[in-house]
Amino acid sequence: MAKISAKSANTTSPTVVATTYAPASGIWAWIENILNKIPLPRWAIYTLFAVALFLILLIIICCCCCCCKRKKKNKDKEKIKLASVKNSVTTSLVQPDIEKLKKSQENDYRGRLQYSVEYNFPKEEITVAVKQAAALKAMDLGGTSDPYVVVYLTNDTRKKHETKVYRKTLNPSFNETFSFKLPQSDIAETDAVMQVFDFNRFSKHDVIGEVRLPLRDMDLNHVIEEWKELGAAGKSEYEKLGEICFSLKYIPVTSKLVVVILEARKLKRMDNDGFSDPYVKVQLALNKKKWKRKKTGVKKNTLNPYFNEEFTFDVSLEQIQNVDLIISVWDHDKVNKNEQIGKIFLGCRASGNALRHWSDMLAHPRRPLAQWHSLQPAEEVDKVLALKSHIKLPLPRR
Ligand SMILES: [Ca+2]
Ligand SMILES: [Ca+2]
Ligand SMILES: [Ca+2]
Repeated sequence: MAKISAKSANTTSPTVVATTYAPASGIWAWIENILNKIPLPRWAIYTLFAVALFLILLIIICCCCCCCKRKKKNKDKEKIKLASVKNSVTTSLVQPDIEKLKKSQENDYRGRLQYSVEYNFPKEEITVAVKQAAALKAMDLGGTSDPYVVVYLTNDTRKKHETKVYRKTLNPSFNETFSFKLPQSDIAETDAVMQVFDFNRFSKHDVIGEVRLPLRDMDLNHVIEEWKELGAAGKSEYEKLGEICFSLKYIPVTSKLVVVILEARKLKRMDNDGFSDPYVKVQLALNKKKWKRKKTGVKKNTLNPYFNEEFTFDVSLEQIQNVDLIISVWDHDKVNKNEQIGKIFLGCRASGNALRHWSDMLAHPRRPLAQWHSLQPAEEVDKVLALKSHIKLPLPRR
């Protein structure tokens, strides 16, 4: 019953329809009224309206895009933060790095070198043939280089051979052969090095790159001929000077510094017979002035001397803060002036391994502590000794 009455009410009451449409027609009439008041043709008004609507839509779309981008950026930032904290990697973060790396590798491309290496066991002689180079890096303004190759063995850097210089080419054919005496016992410790340089008439020659061949990794029973890409020229002077082992002990109660020079190994060859006659100088400098000096005996014809000599110095607790202990290895020569092989200094002004040894000694009074040190070029050590200022380490307890 209720349903029927509702239906009949909808269909049969024109008054309801009239009342619902009346306000709409009122709005249209009102709009019509306004439009009539505007002193423009109707098409112009419609065009302006359409343009305005279009602009509003455009602004809304732009705003939405900006918001999305900002959200994405924030998400990326979070990703990076998470990655750095957890040390995890995601592909999206790694990819740009790989590209960067590739680019830097392309920039670092130095070219490649063809060579051959042959070892004659009965003669104990190694022959290195520098064949040719290809795609060398251009070092000169014209986009070319003037390459030549320096060949040497790391067991004796005094003997170096060079090829001829080839002007204005990045693909030179050298075809030169060089021989070096090399005892079989030295093979494991020796690298063959071929350094490619760019010749310059009026300035220092530039290193283009090098090939370094650790002979222990090579099968010298056969002739080896191959191409290899040039790497960055390495600094290898330190390892060639040799190493020294000594122990340090400080006794605060008696103000004694005890240095025991134990041994040295792989010292640089300083004499023509392929050996050196090493001895060690132990010096103390106080406030940059030479203070006390002692030295070991000379060990003849050896690159691996054993000394085991003890030296005791009086150094007070106050002085130990300002003292430099300078240990230098020399080659004794009968006729000529003795030659310095290498040097190292310890003390509060030292750095790295040397400083560690010194501070270990101060931290453990009365206990001898032995350590190996690589010898450094004397001029470099002297430069540091003359320039550096003091830093204070905690003093040992008496
Ligand atoms: Ca040049
Ligand atoms: Ca000498
Ligand atoms: Ca000598």
